[in-house]
Amino acid sequence: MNNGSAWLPEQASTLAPEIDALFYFVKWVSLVIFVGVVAAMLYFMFKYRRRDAAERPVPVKESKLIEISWVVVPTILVLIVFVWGFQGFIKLNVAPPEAYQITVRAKKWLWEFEYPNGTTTVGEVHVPVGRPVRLNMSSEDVLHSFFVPAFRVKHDVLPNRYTSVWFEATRADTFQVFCTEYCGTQHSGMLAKVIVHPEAEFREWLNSGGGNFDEMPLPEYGAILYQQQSCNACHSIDGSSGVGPTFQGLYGAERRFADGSTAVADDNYIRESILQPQARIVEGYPGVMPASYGSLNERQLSALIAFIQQQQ
Ligand code: HEC
Ligand SMILES: [Cu+2]
Repeated sequence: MNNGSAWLPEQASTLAPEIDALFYFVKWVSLVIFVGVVAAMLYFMFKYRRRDAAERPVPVKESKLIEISWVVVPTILVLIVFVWGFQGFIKLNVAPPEAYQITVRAKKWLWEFEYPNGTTTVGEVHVPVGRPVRLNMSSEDVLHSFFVPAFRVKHDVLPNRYTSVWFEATRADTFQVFCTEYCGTQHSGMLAKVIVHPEAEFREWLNSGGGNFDEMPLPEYGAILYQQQSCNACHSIDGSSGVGPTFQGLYGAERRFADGSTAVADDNYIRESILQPQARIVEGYPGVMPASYGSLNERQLSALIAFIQQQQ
């Protein structure tokens, strides 16, 4: 992004030039009017200053031409902005019918994307270049907002309702996604990337099931699952206590349970904690960990354990 500049960020979608043109039109017209008004003000201050105590101003007669022009000119300017803006608004809101569709689910504090063939990704959305893409979005909890500055698209993402944005990326590159609706403590970390591929590369990526987790080293895959399965909503890796205990220093440590018993956190203990969270409740914490992780497969469990083991 074009940080700290008065200009708009890079343009990377077909809609961006149109939106920017209108923005710059408003900006320049405002600037010209502002400079004109201030200059006239200064000039009149000087011209009509009081020169001596006995001076009395002469009444001024209005000029029809000036009066009419300051009604007509702003009206025309406002109408230009309205018509231009309305056309852009319609374009932004109506995706071309042939658009490629991706489902987006937002939740505290991550973005999940699902493609028509069932592939899902978290924290990154892959799209083809030069083809309209429509994102059908909903939230699993609170209000979020999907914003890609380089594409000039932004839309609220709501629970219990679908909203959408569409764009056509103009070059293969990586762009930043932000959540722009304050949604809780980790709001500022609710980021994602749009990865734009050439058409053939996109197809290949999609057919491979979205990156090959089978060949990924376990701790790395575990780090993805930690986000994807929302463990991060309750377990930190920086030592801070959340809804659940932190993963930092967990592996190999002695745990105390609500019933007074203890155990060492080894692979089997962690496995049990994930599959049957209610079996032993860590002292000082509520037994609120969902029991829904029973469907994780063996490789996923090993990956999570390897990931937790790394958090020393
Ligand atoms: C809704 C919050 C929540 C989510 C989501 C959650 N947990 Fe937990 N987890 C807890 C709580 C609370 C405890 C402590 C109480 C207990 O032992 O059940 C806990 C305990 C644990 C423990 C034992 C920790 C210790 O200090 O002994 C492990 C390991 C664990 N969770 C792993 C996971 C993994 C892996 C995931 C994601 C696949 C996950 N949890 C998702 C809330 C959560
Ligand atoms: Cu958010």
